[in-house]
Amino acid sequence: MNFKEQLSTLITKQEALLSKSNTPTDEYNGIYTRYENPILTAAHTPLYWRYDLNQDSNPLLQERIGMNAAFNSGAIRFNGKYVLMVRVEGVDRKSFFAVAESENGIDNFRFWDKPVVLPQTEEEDTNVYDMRLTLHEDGWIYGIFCSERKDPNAAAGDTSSAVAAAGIVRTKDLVNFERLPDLISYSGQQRNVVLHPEFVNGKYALYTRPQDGFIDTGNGGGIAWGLSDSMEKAEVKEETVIEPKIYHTIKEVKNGQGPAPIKTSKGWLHLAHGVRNTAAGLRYVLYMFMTSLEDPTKVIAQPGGHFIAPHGSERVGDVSNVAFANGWIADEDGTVKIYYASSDTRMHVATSTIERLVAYCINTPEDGLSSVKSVQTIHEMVNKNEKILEELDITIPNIQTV
Ligand code: M1P
Repeated sequence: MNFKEQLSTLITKQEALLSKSNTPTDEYNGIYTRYENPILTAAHTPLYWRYDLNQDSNPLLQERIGMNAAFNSGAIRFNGKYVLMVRVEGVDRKSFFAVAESENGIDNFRFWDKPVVLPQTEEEDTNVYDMRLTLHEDGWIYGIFCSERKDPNAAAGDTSSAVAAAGIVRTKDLVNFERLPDLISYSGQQRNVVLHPEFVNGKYALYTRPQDGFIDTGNGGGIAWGLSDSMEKAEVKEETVIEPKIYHTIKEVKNGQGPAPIKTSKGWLHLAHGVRNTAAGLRYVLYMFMTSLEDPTKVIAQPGGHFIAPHGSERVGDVSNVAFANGWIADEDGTVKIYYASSDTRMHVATSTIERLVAYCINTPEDGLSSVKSVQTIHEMVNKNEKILEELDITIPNIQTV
């Protein structure tokens, strides 16, 4: 194939991928619907980011800048489109942000022409990732992300220790970004920091995740809450853990707020990730909880266990066994599109509604924190169901009288 033919083949193949429609899977849980295809992968990134298309300088049409993954995306409804702030990772292991949009939020996501140019503070970020977008009632769209830099106190020869801080930008158009100083907090490192969409007592409210180390949260951990007078010089003097990590749960090792919470008539809906350790390494799952409208630091509903765990092929990737979400979009009709990534590699969508998510949070039994309590909860369910099945005159073949 000559240069032009090869290029046409690449374009045709990618076009087929980008225009592929997505369909719901046939799994049912009454809570959310999963979809067959990932919505974004490294292969969705524009060919003109990756290939030098000048035949003189690239006669063999080689890929010059490889892309490795497209995952952990912030999300917002913008100009009538479903817009994701995608964490794209190059083969050089540097993550950056790039915007992708879709008309229906389910398929046909396409990247905007160029990745985001992120203004820097005095101290350049080595790596940036996991931006949460919040349309705040002050009128700005804020993006809070992890800014990672080499640990200045690392011992000689230690080339992997890093420090995580919360970088902050704001924008009106998702093209031009104003970089604000990194969040100042007094609890060590920060990752998974998210801005609450409303003022609380006239202040900006932030979900934080105090952590002693870069990976190990140590004495910190837990989703915390802090207030800041401004975002131009954001500072939380006090952080209170409102959603702690707990022994022998899906958030035993650490947890972190996902996207900004969604306001409902029954309370704030939260999506978060919880992490536990296993012989096969860390396992990241998504879970939900609700906080009070009157006092957003008060957890009012805590369904036990995970909400979404990596499934089937989602379990395999660069960092296997990970489900992570930092974006969701609630439509005016109550539909909710949940954007989650699998195994630090690709993006997926699941759909639900405010009604279903609230019902899930309020009615799912809490984690009883022991096997005996779990069995008790199942027995209570079976006992109630026996009477109901009798009334309905329905037999479920494998149910037996207990
Ligand atoms: O690799 C899994 C995730 O690890 C980190 O999450 P946390 O701070 O909770 O440990 C982040 O680097 C995240 O991007 C990544 O998906």
